[in-house]
Amino acid sequence: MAEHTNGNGRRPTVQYGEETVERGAGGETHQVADGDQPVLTTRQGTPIVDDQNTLTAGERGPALLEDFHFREKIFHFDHERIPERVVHARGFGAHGYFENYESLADVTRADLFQRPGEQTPVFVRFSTVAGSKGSPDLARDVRGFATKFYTREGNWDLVGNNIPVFFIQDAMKFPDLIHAAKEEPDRGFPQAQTAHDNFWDFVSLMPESTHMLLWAMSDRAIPRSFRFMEGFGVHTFRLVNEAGRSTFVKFHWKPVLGLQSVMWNEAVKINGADPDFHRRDLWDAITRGDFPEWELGVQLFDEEFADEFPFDVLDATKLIPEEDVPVRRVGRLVLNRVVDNFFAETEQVAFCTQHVVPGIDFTNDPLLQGRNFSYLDTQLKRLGSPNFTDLPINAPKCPFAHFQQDGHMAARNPVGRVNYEPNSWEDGSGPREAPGVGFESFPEELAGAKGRVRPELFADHYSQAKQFYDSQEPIEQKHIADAFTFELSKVDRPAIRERVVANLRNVDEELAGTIADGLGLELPEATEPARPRVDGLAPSPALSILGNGPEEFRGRQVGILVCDGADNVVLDELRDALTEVGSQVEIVAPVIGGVLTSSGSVLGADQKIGGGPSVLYDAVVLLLCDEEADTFADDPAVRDFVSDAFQHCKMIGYTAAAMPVLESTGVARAMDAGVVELEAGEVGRFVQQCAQLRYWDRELDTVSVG
Ligand code: HDE
Repeated sequence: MAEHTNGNGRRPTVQYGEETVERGAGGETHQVADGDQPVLTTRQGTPIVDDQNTLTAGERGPALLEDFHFREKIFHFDHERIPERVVHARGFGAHGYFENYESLADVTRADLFQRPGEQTPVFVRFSTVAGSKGSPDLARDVRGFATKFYTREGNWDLVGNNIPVFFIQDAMKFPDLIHAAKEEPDRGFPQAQTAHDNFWDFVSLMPESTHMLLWAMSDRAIPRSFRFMEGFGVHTFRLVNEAGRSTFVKFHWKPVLGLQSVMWNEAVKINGADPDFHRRDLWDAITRGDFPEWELGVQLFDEEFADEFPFDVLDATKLIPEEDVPVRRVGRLVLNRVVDNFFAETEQVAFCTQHVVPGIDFTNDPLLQGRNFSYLDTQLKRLGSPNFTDLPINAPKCPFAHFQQDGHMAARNPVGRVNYEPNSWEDGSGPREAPGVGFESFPEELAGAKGRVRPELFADHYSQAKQFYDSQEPIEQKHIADAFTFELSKVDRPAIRERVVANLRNVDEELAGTIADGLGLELPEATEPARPRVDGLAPSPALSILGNGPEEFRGRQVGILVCDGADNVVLDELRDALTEVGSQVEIVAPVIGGVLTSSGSVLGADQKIGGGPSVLYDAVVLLLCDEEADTFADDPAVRDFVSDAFQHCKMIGYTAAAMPVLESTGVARAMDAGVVELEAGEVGRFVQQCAQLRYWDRELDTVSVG
């Protein structure tokens, strides 16, 4: 047998007599068992005769050490897990592309932004921050929004979040922040939540976190799904054009379906009903061809703007309001392919902030500078080898060539004699530098004494927190106050609660007062701010979720509760009308086998009542009939379905026969424009109403049912 290799990265082939076989592809078979099934082998390719029984000495005797198949199988299984990410452990990824609307050659030489209409392949991973891999999706948390662009001039990783600011200003404090946010070390809980002493102790002592805390306590931290949230690069980056001119940039992702979040009570229940709610939503949307889409926006500004801006553009606890620097939409991101293998892609993908391409550069934001060290470092620990960049999900899709070699799990092994540069070999002398083409750092002039200091403007901790709060609609402000009150009520030590409220007095007296009342706390003295607040900042409407509602129902899901005899005509009309506006329908029935409709046909169910609570839907319909209405009205799962939908301000459609259910839940007493009767030929009004997404008056008027 002769083995032939080649140096072009192509797979070696093996010659077995006359036959040439590709080697090591994993999956190709050399023998066939019954039918067309491949033969099960060991990792060495040895065919296995029995995969059910360990080799023993005698029928009831001890297992034998020589059972290499058993030992290899268990050994590999024992090592299946790799360390989960130290933060952002729970995530979900998908493939897609980025497409330019226009050329950005005026501001950047980055190859991916040169040609209108050009597509660049991408992989995106969404995540929560604090919880471990198995934590629920609807934790109150920041969401990661990390994008790997496989450009023609190398991979660019834009590793962002769904909130445009961060808790801290200097990377030195990151381990402290994460220690405080994650489960407490002595007891190992609470999991995936910040509602505990350590977190609030830390942030109350770090007033720079105040702006981010307002975001984290807002509904931004409980998005309806990844498809309905924004993304932000957070830091100020640089774009550099062909002439070497630098322009500052902040990156934004704008969801085409608009912004939407859930309510806290809903989030808690979703976590119980479907802890995978967000990942399932993304998977379902992509697999049904309803590809999620975002627009890439850039805020571009120069040194002069940066100098005049009242805050430091290198401070990651500050944003630049869109009203001051408009977001220019330059392209779109489409996610159109789910992963083939979760581990290989979502788990092994390694984002690094220092993965930039010519034309995109860093600024001196101290948080970004720290990240540039951390990401590369963490990948080595997590993936176990400096060759993590060769894993298919991480490898560039453009040509690459270097003299780095060997190391654990080296799979791309160069052939030939030359492995250094410069060299004087004529043939196969390897890659060379590319002056004028390769990545060049922007030659920023630097001066100043070495020291551990923060720039002066970083000391402003409250101005933009106030601006964020003032930019929210009343219902959003209420949710912020509720969230602070909820979280602080889980904090044992009163001094911590007091310190948080004392800080918040610098943001908004009314907010601080409402939270103090909610805690049964006497209003403490306000903390002395390190720098006086800049007052009179105009509210920024772009910061509100509700102020930017999509006013459409596309991409949303309706749960239709049915019983035997459910009206076919109304159902068909409803389905058609909802499909027309681009939303989905799920049937919730007493048994998963479904029901017999009024026309006598079988209607299969997607969920059994109780397994499909209304928190899983954006709106609900009660398509009931007289015979079963009373039984439904007595069923606790049905009552929860209806009263939760009402409390969560969702649109409810019902047929007249559902009245007993509306009465037993108290909804009948509180009917409003969000509760719509459905009659044949009349479903349009309900579908139109759904586009409002929620009927918030119910919460503002504190109408309660149940
Ligand atoms: Fe991260 N962060 N981070 N981070 N981060 C990680 O890298 C770190 C920060 C963000 O889906 C880690 O591969 C430091 C800001 C996302 O794989 C680690 C600091 C923002 C993801 C790390 C920050 C982020 C991470 C853990 C303070 C928004 C998940 C595992 C200076 C702009 C990426 C890993 C994925 C992951 C370090 C702060 C976003 C340890 C030191 C600010 C989306 O390297």
